[in-house]
Amino acid sequence: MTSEFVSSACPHDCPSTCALEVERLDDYTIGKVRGAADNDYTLGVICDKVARYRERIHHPERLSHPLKRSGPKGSGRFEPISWDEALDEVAAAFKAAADEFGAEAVWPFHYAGTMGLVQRDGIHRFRHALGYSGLDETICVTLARMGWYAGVGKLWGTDARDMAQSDLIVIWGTNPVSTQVNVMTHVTKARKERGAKVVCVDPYRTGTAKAADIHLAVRPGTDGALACGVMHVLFREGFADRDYMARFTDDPERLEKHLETRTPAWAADITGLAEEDIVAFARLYGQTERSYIRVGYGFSRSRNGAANVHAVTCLPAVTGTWQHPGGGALYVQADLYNIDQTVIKGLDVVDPEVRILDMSRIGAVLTGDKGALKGGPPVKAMLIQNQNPAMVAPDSVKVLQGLKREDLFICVHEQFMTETAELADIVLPATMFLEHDDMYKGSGHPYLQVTKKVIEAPAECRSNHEVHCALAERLGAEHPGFAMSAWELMDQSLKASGLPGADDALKARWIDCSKSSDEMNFLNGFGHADGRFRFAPDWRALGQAHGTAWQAMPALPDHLDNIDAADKDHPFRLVTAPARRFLNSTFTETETSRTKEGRPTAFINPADCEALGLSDGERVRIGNRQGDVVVHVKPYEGQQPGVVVIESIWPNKAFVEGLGINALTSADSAPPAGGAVFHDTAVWLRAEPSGEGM
Ligand SMILES: Nc1nc2c(c(=O)[nH]1)N[C@H]1C(S)=C(S)[C@@H](COP(=O)(O)OP(=O)(O)OC[C@H]3O[C@@H](n4cnc5c(=O)[nH]c(N)nc54)[C@H](O)[C@@H]3O)O[C@H]1N2
Ligand SMILES: Nc1nc2c(c(=O)[nH]1)N[C@H]1C(S)=C(S)[C@@H](COP(=O)(O)OP(=O)(O)OC[C@H]3O[C@@H](n4cnc5c(=O)[nH]c(N)nc54)[C@H](O)[C@@H]3O)O[C@H]1N2
Ligand code: SF4
Ligand SMILES: [Mo]
Repeated sequence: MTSEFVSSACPHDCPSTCALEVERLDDYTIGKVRGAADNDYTLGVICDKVARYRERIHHPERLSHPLKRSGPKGSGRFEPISWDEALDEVAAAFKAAADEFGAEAVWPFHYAGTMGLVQRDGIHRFRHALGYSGLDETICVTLARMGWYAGVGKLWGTDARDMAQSDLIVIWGTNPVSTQVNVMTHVTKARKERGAKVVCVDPYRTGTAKAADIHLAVRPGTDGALACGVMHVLFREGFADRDYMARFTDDPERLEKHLETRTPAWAADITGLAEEDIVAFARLYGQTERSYIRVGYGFSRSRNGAANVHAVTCLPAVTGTWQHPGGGALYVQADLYNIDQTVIKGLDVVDPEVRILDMSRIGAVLTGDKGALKGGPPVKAMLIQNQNPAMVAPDSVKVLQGLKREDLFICVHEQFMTETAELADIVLPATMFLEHDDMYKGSGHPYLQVTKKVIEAPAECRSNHEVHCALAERLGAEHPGFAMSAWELMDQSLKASGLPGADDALKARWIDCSKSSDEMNFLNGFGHADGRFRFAPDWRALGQAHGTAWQAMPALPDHLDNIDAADKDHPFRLVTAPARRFLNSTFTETETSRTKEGRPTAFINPADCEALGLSDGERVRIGNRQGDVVVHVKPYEGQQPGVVVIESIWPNKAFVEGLGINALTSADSAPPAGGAVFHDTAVWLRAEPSGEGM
């Protein structure tokens, strides 16, 4: 067989969802992976971790056979068993838990290891059909979504391809050089073709900040104040577009009045930026009609994250940049896709009475916190797919304590022996995206992509869908979806959504789901019933299903002062930004990613290093009320004193004392509707004597 390039799409949890071309060397082996040059979003560019996918898919440590624990929990001792034996054991454990404690004692736990709509979401059908506990998927998008919905009302925005027509691009709270490389491709185009200026708002000097013309190094959790200070100048200096606001927004007069006290000096005090830098940025933004804000996730991962995202979305509504080519803003294009997932997710058999547990509070749930359990039974059995909570979930001391419970049965379906899999009773080997069929929605772009498997799965690996069907059969779960293949599920869903079927979609390689540019830029009205952008959001409507936390939200854009502020005992603010060569916990298993990342490292302002007597390469202990971890020091320019950054997510084992970064992050649930607060942590720092020989 001669090698050939086959179309595919990147399945990882990354807004870029790159269109890929994968070299198939034979039925079992891939060669090179490259970006599709003729996809006008991907434009042939992908990140280096996926370009090296051969290293991950043909990794010698890939799980290949079902395993059963043969030593004490967490001992790492397993023995191979057959698929039938493994599935029987899982089914028996689920049945026993449900018989004794009720079906809600079983908690399928999952997220977005693959973003494929079949292999990611079929687990919903599995749990709905059996009445198992649900999962409130708060670990990533909740806060940013709430903030965007609050003002804009629909999850879409100016097409990223329009950036080529922008004169100013503001990259706000995202680090695309690491986390979504294609944004930089389009930024570079705008720079080359129009001399566009680039501003980056980020607490530390990321790769993106280095590439920008202006870097605004805010204190973490203060973007709402920056946005208000900027808007104050926009109104004061005549940059506010009053005609636009009268047509497209709810209450500009009330906003203007409210902003009178949110001066640049007020914002400078909160953000730690210089007042003149805030004014200069406001003028640049106000003077530039074609200005595009790329809204990221980073600044939403705080207790006040939803308020901050809403405040930033107010900027283009004040100046009306939505009206100009290359103007407006984008967070995600999620609402462009209207895919009917009824059969995939089993939405026709949902019992609304079944409890839904907050995934970000898995530590509290598994250690028996009554509130976290919603007054229901303890969790006694879990199927974990597409997630690695032992590393990624906040408050990991508690998470690990819970996962290690002797009376908790855990089945982990994985590609590698992750730190979560190590704590399992049964480990099942999973396929990778090139070994199964699926479909993917873009987040940073409007393309839907259907992919077919490129090579055969190695050894005994099976897909998520196969596992759902096999367990459903043993547990007596009934739903038509369990009798369908992944391809049939896709075909049915696409056709039910008025889209071409799976075969046609595959042939087309990608389907553009964008709307007219007027609609994308809300020139026919915003996403609320009255078509108006909301400076004064209806937070109650967004949050009331989750209790009363929404009451904390500010009536108008503001600095919501509810963060884990630095204090005498915890004088530093910690940001756990993503590492470039890892994708969450994925790729921590590949040698080249680990080598390039080095080791868990604290980036600390040189003035703080001096004050604490810390030098490059020495150890520092970082802690708070939840725990403490030891990492190595790197003096780093370009962040404010009092800010510490540890790029993540490393395995716990990679840390000096075997406890990872999420020992420090909090599982507090942020208003108005929950969400994890990974970048909102006050900590203390202490020089740590080096170990022998280090
Ligand atoms: N400190 C800190 N913690 C964080 C964050 C942070 O910024 N800082 N970010 C948070 C965010 S935004 C997220 S989304 C979470 C993500 O955390 P995770 O969801 O755990 O992250 P991933 O590494 O994307 O995927 C998890 C696992 O899915 C597996 N997997 C991939 N494809 C398949 C498949 O087809 N089948 C099966 N069965 N398994 C598969 C992978 O091998 C991987 O181990 O982490 C959060 N944790
Ligand atoms: N290489 C790589 N790529 C990834 C991931 C990864 O782990 N590694 N994770 C993937 C996932 S699951 C997701 S959700 C996306 C997320 O991608 P992004 O939208 O980029 O969001 P974050 O990764 O949380 O953080 C981005 C930046 O926000 C900054 N930040 C933190 N706090 C604040 C703040 O208060 N204000 C401001 N202005 N900035 C702040 C951080 O310093 C960081 O540089 O990336 C995906 N892509
Ligand atoms: S940039 Fe994101 S979508 Fe593109 S190949 Fe890398 S991980 Fe995948
Ligand atoms: Mo995420």
